[in-house]
Amino acid sequence: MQVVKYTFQQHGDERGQLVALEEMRDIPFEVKRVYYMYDTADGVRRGYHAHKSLEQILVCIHGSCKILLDNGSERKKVFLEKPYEGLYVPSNMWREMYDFSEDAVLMVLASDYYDEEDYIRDYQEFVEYVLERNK
Ligand code: T46
Repeated sequence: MQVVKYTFQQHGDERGQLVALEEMRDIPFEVKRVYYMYDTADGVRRGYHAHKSLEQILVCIHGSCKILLDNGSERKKVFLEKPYEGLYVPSNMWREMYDFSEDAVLMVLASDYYDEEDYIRDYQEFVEYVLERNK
């Protein structure tokens, strides 16, 4: 299983850093939605789902956190701590987010609007869904 991480261009000068993200250029899809999570309580683990069609890029723009990716047959752990790095999470990928630092802000760029119908929230159902798709 290949983990795709993007390193975005930093426009730094003596004033500091700036990162710009443009859809279909820096981000490999049209961005329909941006959301972010912060003030995550100590020890919390979020996610526990996959998406049938949604694609996303996760950027930990402050602090750090870890992401577990699972494609139904393989698992990978990814550490996010750089505000200029984006983790690509394709559709049909189970994800869990954990080990948030107290100051973590995890921003997500999504290819579509929020739709509960696109979620698979049961792990066994996810494994069966992926098996069926790969037949
Ligand atoms: C994902 C991971 C990385 C909305 O109303 N609109 C939204 O766009 C989102 C993302 C959530 N919500 C509501 C639904 C729930 O009542 O916000 C609440 C928390 O959402 P959820 O429990 O789904 O959050 P996470 O952290 O488990 O998952 C989120 C995304 O939902 C998911 O697509 O890939 O972050």
